[in-house]
Amino acid sequence: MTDKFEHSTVLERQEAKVKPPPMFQVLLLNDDFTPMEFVVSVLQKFFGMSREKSTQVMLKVHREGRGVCGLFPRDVAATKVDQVSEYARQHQHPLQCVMEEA
Ligand code: TYC
Repeated sequence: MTDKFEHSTVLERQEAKVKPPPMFQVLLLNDDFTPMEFVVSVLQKFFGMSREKSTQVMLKVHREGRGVCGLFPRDVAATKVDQVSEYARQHQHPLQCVMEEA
């Protein structure tokens, strides 16, 4: 087998086999008790959003019941859900954070 043919064989196998990893949306759910300011701080702290963007997303969740915080590979999304859930629990707020395959 020539070097050239070996090289092209490897590339073809990759094109057939490699697909992008499944991606997951991380969402916040609305509730009647968590303070708006706490939700804004969560979006800034865990999702790196500006105060303006955090406020927009918080208000969307407040009005529509749920809103997307970001799109991540499975393990990153699961870590965000755990971190936000634990942070809300520590502050005794019922804020729910969930993930959904996109
Ligand atoms: N609905 C809450 C309130 O009026 C605010 C809120 C927004 C709570 C977003 C949760 O994910 C949430 N204090």
